[in-house]
Amino acid sequence: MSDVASSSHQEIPVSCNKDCGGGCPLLAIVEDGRITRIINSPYATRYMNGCVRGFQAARTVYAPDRLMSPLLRTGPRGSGEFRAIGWDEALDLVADRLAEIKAQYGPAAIMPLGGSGSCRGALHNTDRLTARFLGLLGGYTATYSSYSSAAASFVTPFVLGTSMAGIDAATLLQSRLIILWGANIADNRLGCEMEAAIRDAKARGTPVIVLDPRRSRTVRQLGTEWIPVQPGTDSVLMMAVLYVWLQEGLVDMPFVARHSVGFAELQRHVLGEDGSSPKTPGWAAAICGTPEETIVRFARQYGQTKPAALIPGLSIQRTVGGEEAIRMAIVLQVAAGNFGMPGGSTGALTWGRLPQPRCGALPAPRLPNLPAVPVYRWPDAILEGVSGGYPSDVHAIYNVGGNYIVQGSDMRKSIRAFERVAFSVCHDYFLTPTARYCDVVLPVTTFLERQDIVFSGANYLLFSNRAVPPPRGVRNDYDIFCALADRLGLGESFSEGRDEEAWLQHFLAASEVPDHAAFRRTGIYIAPEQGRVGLADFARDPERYPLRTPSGKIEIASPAYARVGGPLIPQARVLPLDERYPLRLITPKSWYRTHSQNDNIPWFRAQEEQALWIHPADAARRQIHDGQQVLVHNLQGRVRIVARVTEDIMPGVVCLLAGAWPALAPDGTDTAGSPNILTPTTPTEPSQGSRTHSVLVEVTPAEGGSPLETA
Ligand SMILES: Nc1nc2c(c(=O)[nH]1)N[C@H]1C(S)=C(S)[C@@H](COP(=O)(O)OP(=O)(O)OC[C@H]3O[C@@H](n4cnc5c(=O)[nH]c(N)nc54)[C@H](O)[C@@H]3O)O[C@H]1N2
Ligand SMILES: Nc1nc2c(c(=O)[nH]1)N[C@H]1C(S)=C(S)[C@@H](COP(=O)(O)OP(=O)(O)OC[C@H]3O[C@@H](n4cnc5c(=O)[nH]c(N)nc54)[C@H](O)[C@@H]3O)O[C@H]1N2
Ligand SMILES: [Mo]
Repeated sequence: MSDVASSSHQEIPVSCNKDCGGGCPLLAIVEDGRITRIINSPYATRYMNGCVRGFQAARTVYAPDRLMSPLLRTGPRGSGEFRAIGWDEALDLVADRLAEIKAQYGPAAIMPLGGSGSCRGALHNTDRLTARFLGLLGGYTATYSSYSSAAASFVTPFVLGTSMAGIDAATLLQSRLIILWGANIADNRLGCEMEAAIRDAKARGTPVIVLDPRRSRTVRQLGTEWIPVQPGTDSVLMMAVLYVWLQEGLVDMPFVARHSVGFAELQRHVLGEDGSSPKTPGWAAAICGTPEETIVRFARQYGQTKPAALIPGLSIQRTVGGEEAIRMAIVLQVAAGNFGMPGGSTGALTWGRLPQPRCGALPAPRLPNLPAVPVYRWPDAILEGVSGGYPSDVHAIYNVGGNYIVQGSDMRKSIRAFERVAFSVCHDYFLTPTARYCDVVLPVTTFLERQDIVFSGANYLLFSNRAVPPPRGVRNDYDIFCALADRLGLGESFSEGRDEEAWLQHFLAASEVPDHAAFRRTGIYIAPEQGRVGLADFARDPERYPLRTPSGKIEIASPAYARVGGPLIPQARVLPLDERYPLRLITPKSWYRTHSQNDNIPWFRAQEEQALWIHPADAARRQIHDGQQVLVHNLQGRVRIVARVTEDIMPGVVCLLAGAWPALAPDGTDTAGSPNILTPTTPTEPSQGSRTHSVLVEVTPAEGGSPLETA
């Protein structure tokens, strides 16, 4: 190696390409061929800030447990016994097994899992690559919808005719009140620019109210007020807010009349004129655990301050009845006249829900009549198959960019599903808990070892350059699929004769980016139009810009939604409490992890303890003291973990951060605090969406506790 190369210093624009909530322009500092630091890009605007997960991403690249060669399972599934094999042997084996399974059972016997791993890339996109490969192979059993936003994505088009109803972060500077309703912006970002924009708004004196069962980092850093609310009861609190507005003349009736249909029916329901109980603050307080006076004060402040931006978290819809929380969030923004206004919002999900710059991306074949199951139910679909009413019998899993044994609900069921299939293959960096159940594991590159165009979710595009070459023995997902496609006689149709660079040129040629060289050099293209408010045209002139709903207006009452099994008007739907399991468990994201990623990396682990948060009153009742080992249990399973007694969580709620890799004891107890051993795959209906924040548990001291009952 020459001296010049070995003493080189390079500054290389990159971007994470992860499902991390961000979409951030970063700069990798490379010295002597090694990434020494990752910092914010000098080409970023003032609101674009990366976070610890991006700044510390080189810890994945250089992790001692990173896989450096393909692995073949030699011991029982889950045992972690594998042997290293060569790439040719591994690829031949995978190609042969896929061909056999397809010949014997048809293509629907293969189910792809995962996809979130690298989900913003135009080329290195774990979801699209797999769909393209299996699509060309003749089909597969697809999973539809998402863990993230199933309920909102299902219901929002019934109300608004679209899901594209977000806001650009900078518009929050025009807000006079910001409401983060279950949105933990400081930890989860929900867009690279949100956190800094809200921080700025707060510094200028804008009140920021955070509704969350926890005193989160968002409460501490961005909030001016914390309103605790029991998880899964947001629709109840929202109804009570509307009740106060109706009583006090705070509803913008002309706006409602001009823009929506069905408000009168909802009004009757909220006031109790339809025979139901009136949705008073006292009624809500008993369900939500939020004091009545707080609800009244909040409702007045919200109703009297315009424009107010309500930003819902995805958390409020990952609950039983989560569809209704999103409907009600929209209703509140309509009733207050904030809908589609600069400084306001539509109340619908905001993250990634406005058009992004035009640019090409890897196409996946469109296959009509692909059998499909809701992703939240994937293990049920594998275990029950056609005889259980699912569209196919699955015999193989192709896992790329997912760790569903950790992140799917009902971990023990997920494990049974992996044990059931005849063949499974996984591409990943590490021997994750999911990879341990696979037959073949193929090691892949990180975003720092390849180049890509990255969609940010907002109106700018990122170019992520290759910072360092991949270690020997590791390949791009793209190249793995090319090699498999070759073996299966599909090589040309998969690659179209292009390598990575040729694809990126192809995508850029179809883009609005004017100067490709500048884009690569700076790593960012910012589209001219910023400060957008979703559905602003409709809000301004609903006759000229009608919505794509049957009425052309916001459908507060939705006959179309009623036809698919939902209630005609929004209803407060809450998981009933169970006296055996009186605590509600939430499992939000950790600041230090993207889902389950980073949990195997000691530096990240050392930053934050995996513990059960429990309120002093709940702890005292159970004779639990701070630092003690406890069992968290329900009919689904149990976790043994240290308790942290804290007023940072409201009474009646306990919290375990999502993403911890499990450590299962022989009796099936998890001893690492991996929450999905406690969550069921029974979804919220009618969306069939995930309900990981609607889970009931009991907590007992680990020693001398009462006998446990599990299924
Ligand atoms: N650090 C980090 N950021 C991420 C991710 C990550 O893995 N790590 N993942 C990204 C992805 S894919 C997604 S989908 C989003 C997820 O975004 P969300 O679903 O919004 O995230 P959660 O962390 O589940 O919950 C956000 C906050 O809501 C609170 N909460 C939980 N249940 C309820 C409830 O019923 N009502 C109310 N009012 N609050 C509740 C939690 O305490 C938490 O502080 O985050 C993205 N950002
Ligand atoms: N209890 C509970 N469970 C949850 C949630 C919750 O709030 N609570 N949140 C849910 C949500 S919103 C989501 S989106 C899901 C996410 O669940 P998953 O999609 O399973 O997310 P990760 O754990 O990040 O798994 C991604 C995997 O892809 C790998 N990977 C990363 N980049 C690449 C790549 O370029 N190529 C390949 N081949 N692999 C790559 C990572 O190493 C990691 O193992 O979890 C859901 N599960
Ligand atoms: Mo998600």
